[in-house]
Amino acid sequence: MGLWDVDKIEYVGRQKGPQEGLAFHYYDADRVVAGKKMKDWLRFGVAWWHTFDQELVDPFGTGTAHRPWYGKYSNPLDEALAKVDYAFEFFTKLGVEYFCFHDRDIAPEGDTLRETNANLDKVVDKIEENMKATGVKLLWNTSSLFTNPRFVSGAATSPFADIYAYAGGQLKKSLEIGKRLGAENYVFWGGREGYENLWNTEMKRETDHIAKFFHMCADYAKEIGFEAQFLIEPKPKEPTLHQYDFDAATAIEFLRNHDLTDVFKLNLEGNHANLAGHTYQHEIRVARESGFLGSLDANQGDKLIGWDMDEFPTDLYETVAVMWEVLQAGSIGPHGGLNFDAKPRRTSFYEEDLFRSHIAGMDAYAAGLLVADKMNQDGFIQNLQAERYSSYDSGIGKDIDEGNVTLADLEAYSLDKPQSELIAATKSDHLESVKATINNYIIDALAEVE
Ligand code: XLS
Ligand code: NI
Ligand code: NI
Repeated sequence: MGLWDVDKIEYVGRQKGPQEGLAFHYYDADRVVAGKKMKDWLRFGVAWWHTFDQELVDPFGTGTAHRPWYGKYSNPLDEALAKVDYAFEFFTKLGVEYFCFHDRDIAPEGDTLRETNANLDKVVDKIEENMKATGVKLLWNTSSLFTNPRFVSGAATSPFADIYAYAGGQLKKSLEIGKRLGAENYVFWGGREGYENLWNTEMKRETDHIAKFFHMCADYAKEIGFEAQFLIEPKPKEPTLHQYDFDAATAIEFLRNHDLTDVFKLNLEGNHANLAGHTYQHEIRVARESGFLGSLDANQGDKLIGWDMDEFPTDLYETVAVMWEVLQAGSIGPHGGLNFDAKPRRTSFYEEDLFRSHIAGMDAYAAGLLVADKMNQDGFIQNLQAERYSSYDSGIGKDIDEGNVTLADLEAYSLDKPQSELIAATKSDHLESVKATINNYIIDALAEVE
């Protein structure tokens, strides 16, 4: 059976009633949907930090997880090396072709950067061998510039120059690892790049510092021929009170202001969208329409709790919306995927729950793709929107769209129009029927799955 007490997960098709077994019911990797295999639309990734390092702690409780390597290794580097085998067997059994990691997830730190890098090299050697043997690829890697106490006040926005310098050294190594392992993207999540309090903060200075940092990273990637797509992952807060990459719109504005638009796109996360007061669909729409959609961290928040829950995505309505946006974009960014930045609940502590939770997330996204494809084939949303904006197809609307009018023209057009005519120019959105139709698509598209 191998290291995990679980067989390879197979697609068995839709089943009514309780989903007890370990099998896919909607995710059929090679099934062609909208001209591409499901696996190529979805490009699922496993997040090393949650799946192999997370002990299922919460702010009030220690870990509950049962993991097959617990208690077997006294030396942290030995455990880190052993976990590589567990990880690759996990990817293979689940049939996931990508993974993601932070430098700190895969190897323990030493006292100096030199020692830390030597530890990393040993684990990266083993990861590289396993990648070759299994064909599993690196969707992205990143550097933890937030866990260690030295980053207490940020890394590339730290008020302490030695810390900024160390972060640069750490990043250099991470880019080299990305290059070596053929990472398709490289992520920057600035969990502590922000402020706790404005009175002691020079905000412009800090954001200029981090922009310089990003330019240095881009220059070094170019120098070593590392061609991964750089991604910024926005999040409004937590752990920092205010994070500079607040949401998609703020991050895009930052990139435009600092001449970084050629280098970066965005990695968008469901729970982060909610923390910023947005839906996941909103964040993806903003990025897609301005050409910044890079990749997705697939998870969901909880309506009743105000922090980053990193739940596995099971909300079908949300996965439909996400996949509808992805279908419009043609892909999840140039090289993106759906990385499960998610952990099982603290109460789901068996090893088997790691498989169950990924299966639930993969099925929810596969089902979302099937529904979104059906809506797309029928042109339901396209027709709805075309009809809603049809007054811009001719007459004054066309002139507005083409930029051929002045305020004086608009005044002349409107001056003698009675209110009754204006009211008649508006139409009901009958949004309730629209939502009912979407419900119908969900029911119909999934009922067709064999
Ligand atoms: C935290 C972030 C983090 C990034 C990678 O909330 O989601 O996990 O994805 O550093
Ligand atoms: Ni997150
Ligand atoms: Ni994330």
